[in-house]
Amino acid sequence: SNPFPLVVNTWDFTNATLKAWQALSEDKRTALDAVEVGCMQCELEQCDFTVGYGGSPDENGETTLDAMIMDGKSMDIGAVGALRRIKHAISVARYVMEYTEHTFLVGDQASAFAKAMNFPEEPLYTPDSHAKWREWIHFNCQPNFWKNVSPNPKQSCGPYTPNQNSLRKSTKRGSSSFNEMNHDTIGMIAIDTEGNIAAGTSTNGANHKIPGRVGDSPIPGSGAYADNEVGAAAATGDGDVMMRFLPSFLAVEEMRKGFQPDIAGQYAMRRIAKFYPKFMGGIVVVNKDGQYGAACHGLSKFHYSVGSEDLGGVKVLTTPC
Ligand code: SD4
Repeated sequence: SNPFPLVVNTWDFTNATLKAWQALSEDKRTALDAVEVGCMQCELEQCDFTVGYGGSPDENGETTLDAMIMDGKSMDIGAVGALRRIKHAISVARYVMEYTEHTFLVGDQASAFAKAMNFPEEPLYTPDSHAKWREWIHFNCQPNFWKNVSPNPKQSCGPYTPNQNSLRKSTKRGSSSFNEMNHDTIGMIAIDTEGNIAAGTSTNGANHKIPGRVGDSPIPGSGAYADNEVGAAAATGDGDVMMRFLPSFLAVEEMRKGFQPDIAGQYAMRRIAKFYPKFMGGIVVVNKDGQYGAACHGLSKFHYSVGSEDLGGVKVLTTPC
């Protein structure tokens, strides 16, 4: 049967998958639209508190957002990093792609651009994110606040000095605060009925990051990559490590050589694991013929979601790591 349309995204974010799937199959919208509405759904429902507002507060208690979208037909990309006070990062990324000559805007200036494009400015913190931040500060940054509780030696707190920075680095390598309870960037790949491929990501990044930290998710080739001639990939996990290897680009290039999606994904994971055996991450990979697969490292298993006619709609699949 016809493999298109098709949606594949990281984790079991099935409402997002469904939104994208309906956009493609019922409304006959483009792959780009599907990726945007799919990621928007996660931004709205705060998927696992790791996408959208009110999650992963930085050391100042602020949630900031990273997102990107890529059009595999034109190779156009729009991305935002450390976006402040704007909820729909994926849509701002799309505006960067469609209304500017640029590819990547960051921080307050990205917010200023979003405001100029009529996105509402609103706080991204919630009572929940504020409570998480306070708890973290109390446990890790004011060790005397709770008697008998020793601070987590893995996490230091600002202000940073050169010494503290080197301490943080030596304890971080591939074993940062990511685990199976604290994962979950949405990375989505869509192929529309025309065979056009798009990919995108949206996340609030890592917990307790130094303000200004941008992860792998908005970085072209790292968080996601799409090329109509070959296929696409999207990654999730410990971005500080993963971004050093551009795993999504790597997986697409492996498929260009002729490898199947799952093999291409495994190769991308192995390249990272060679240097960082303890890193945690996963990747979803789709080729232009609509074959798909996933690979992961450092988790017991990796859930991902697929919307296709063959599956009769949206299903969650699992790959062992
Ligand atoms: C980041 N890759 O900012 C994101 C977070 C994530 O699973 O995907 N966690 O590093």
